[in-house]
Amino acid sequence: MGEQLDIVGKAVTDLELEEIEQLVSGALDAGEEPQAVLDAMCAGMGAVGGLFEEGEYFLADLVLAGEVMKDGLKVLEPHLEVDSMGKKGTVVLFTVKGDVHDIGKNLVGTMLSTSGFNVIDLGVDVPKEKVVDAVRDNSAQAVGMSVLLTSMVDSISDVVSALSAAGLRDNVKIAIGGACTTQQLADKMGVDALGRDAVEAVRIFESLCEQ
Ligand code: B12
Repeated sequence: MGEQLDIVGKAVTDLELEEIEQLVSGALDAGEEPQAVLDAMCAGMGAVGGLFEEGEYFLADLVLAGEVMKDGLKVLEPHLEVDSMGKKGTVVLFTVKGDVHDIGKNLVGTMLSTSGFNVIDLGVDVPKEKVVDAVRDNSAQAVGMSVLLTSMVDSISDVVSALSAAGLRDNVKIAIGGACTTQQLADKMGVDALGRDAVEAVRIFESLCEQ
């Protein structure tokens, strides 16, 4: 990793909210690829998760880390290559009911948009009715659910059932992702795919939307 990338990744890990926009601009000005800057930010965020689990960081630090990621992405997003926007299909993306984690979802949304998908981001803590409406109103090909809390996994099957009841399940492919998801859970909940990171998310939706 280049020096500028190390600095950006470390700024995320060190929660440098005041500095992040300038550092991301600096890395881009120094000629770093926007995708490499995004990867560095993700690596920095991964380290934040580790520090939380080790008891070094607390909830307030995680909230701040989310703000740092958002501010950095604001600078970065216009530079990420946009590949024939919206041509690959429409994905309705959200974090499930009861869950407010959105850093991973936002990264998935950014990667999908810059890879040519039309992304309808419904936000966090989203009720199933809102998903059904969004799929219908936008004739979406796919649904992406982010789930980090084990206590909220039933929200996944609630959405699947609501889409079935609305007669839409056969028309959409569904993928899940987030810290608490496993292939076993995906099978149990009746979804079509599981994604471990934002890069894999792009590959999965490309394959799902082709089918
Ligand atoms: C940051 C964070 C928070 C922040 C969230 C800020 C925000 N704006 O999102 C705050 C402080 C708000 C928070 C709150 C809570 N949190 Co929290 N949080 C985390 C933490 C440390 C990191 C999550 C994160 O952002 N990771 C970085 C991103 C980039 O990774 P990611 O989310 O996994 O996303 C990637 C992939 O999973 C994938 N992906 C994600 N979504 C999708 C969707 C699709 C379709 C696909 C294909 C792929 C995909 O791609 C992403 C990008 O690469 C995790 C620990 C962890 N290891 O995950 C705990 C964690 C998720 N939290 C946890 C808990 C318990 C809570 C609280 C209940 C704490 C409390 N006592 O209040 C509350 C819950 C609030 C609520 N109702 O949701 C637990 C969950 C345990 C469990 N299994 O249920 C964890 C695992 C921590 C722990 N080890 O205890 N949290």
